[in-house]
Amino acid sequence: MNRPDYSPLEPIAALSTPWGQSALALVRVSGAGSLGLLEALFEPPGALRAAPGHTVVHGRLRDPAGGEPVDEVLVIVYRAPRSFTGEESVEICTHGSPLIVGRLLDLLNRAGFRPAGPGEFTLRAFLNRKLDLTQAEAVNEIVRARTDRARALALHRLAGSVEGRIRELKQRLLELEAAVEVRLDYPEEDLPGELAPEAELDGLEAGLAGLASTYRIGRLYQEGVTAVLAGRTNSGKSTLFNRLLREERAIVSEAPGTTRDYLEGGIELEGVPVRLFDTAGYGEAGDPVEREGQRRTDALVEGAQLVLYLVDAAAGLRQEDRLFLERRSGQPSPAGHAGLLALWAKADLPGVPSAPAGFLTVSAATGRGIGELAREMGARILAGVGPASGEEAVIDSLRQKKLLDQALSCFREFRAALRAGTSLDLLAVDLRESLEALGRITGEVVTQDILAEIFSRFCVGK
Ligand SMILES: Nc1nc2c(ncn2[C@@H]2O[C@H](COP(=O)(O)OP(=O)(O)O)[C@@H](O)[C@H]2O)c(=O)[nH]1
Ligand SMILES: [Mg+2]
Repeated sequence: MNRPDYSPLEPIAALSTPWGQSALALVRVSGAGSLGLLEALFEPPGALRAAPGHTVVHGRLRDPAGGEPVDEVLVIVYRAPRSFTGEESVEICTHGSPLIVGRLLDLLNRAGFRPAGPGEFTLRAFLNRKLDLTQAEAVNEIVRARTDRARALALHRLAGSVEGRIRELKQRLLELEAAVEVRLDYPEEDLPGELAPEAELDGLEAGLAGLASTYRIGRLYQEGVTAVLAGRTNSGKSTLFNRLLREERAIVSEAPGTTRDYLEGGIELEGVPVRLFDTAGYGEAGDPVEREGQRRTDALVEGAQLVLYLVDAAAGLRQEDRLFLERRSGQPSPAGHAGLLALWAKADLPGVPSAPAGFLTVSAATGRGIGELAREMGARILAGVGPASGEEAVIDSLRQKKLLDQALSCFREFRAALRAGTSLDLLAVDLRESLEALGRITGEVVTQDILAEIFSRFCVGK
């Protein structure tokens, strides 16, 4: 174990709720001696010192230099190590006035609390081994989550989903390493020929690759995708845009060229945030504004993960439509997802022919086909990624992804070397590097405890 030593534990204080007027505000302090320091500001005297951990004390805060009380408060007392940070710590619940909070922070400062740096409470929780690094990162990811699914996945990480998965992979790597070390240490012993069954090596490699690949899912739920409505003018894009957004955002008109710039709205499909764009339609560009509008449409289409191309069923499929669809169909967009959906729009109009092969039939006016469209969009977005059930370990941190890739490539090198009959000491190096990368993910450096681990697993000393 090689976490940086963290000895000073100096008391820190910070506002944990947003600045501004609110019903209540929460100021948090942590560090050895916090209760004693706070005692000087608190009445009734002695109440904090006497309070057991995990209790709430009612009282008033007062400037020891004199004057009226600052506020009537409730404080939650945590005694080390049973707190979020693992330190003695207090949460002070004041009335939600910036004036009160400002006075309180000033008082705390003068009483000996230093303003906390960003994430310092969580940092202390990690240093005090309350959390591993994946959990510490999850604290931030929960706050940042933009969809319910992203929040649920981050909450699982906080509960240790990734940490547990890494621990399990690490354990299997350690067993492998132990087998190598044993052969190095006792070359004369008659050990069974194989280091590990091929199936176990395959499983480990798949485990590492699998966890690394969940980064795409994590990003998808957090960052989302872009979907663009494109098509000739008057094909019904703005109407469909409004229908998908469930609001009257875009102006709909039978006059072609009504939408001259693009509009953006946000929806959620299968738990993935989708930025939906309504664009200026293709057609004869009468003036420079329309030409610029169409240029912007092209740029959006280029960068989108999903393009919905509308064809007015009454007008029928024209040459330009065919060209657009041929040019784009099956082509992965630069952003990576092969996503083009052809829509046979305004299908409610009387006497329109049925949709050509490959088209989805929709009517934004009546709502026909909109449910299917949403499902198809969701399926395309998740294509090749698969929905996350919310139960599994999914990573959402580039740091973790890079270290997992590193662990995986070291492991692959190990396997290649093993096949090539490389000497055992070199094999051990690859394994150790793989382990170290995993250890860095959770915030541990494993090299020091490898020996202990080896001998606790293998009893060959007899
Ligand atoms: N009957 C019918 N008319 C539609 C439908 N969608 C759009 N329209 C009409 O088609 C015209 C152009 O629609 P709009 O959404 O502005 O098309 P855009 O130019 O592609 O944005 C308007 O008169 C709409 O009312 C539909 O699903 N059914
Ligand atoms: Mg429009």
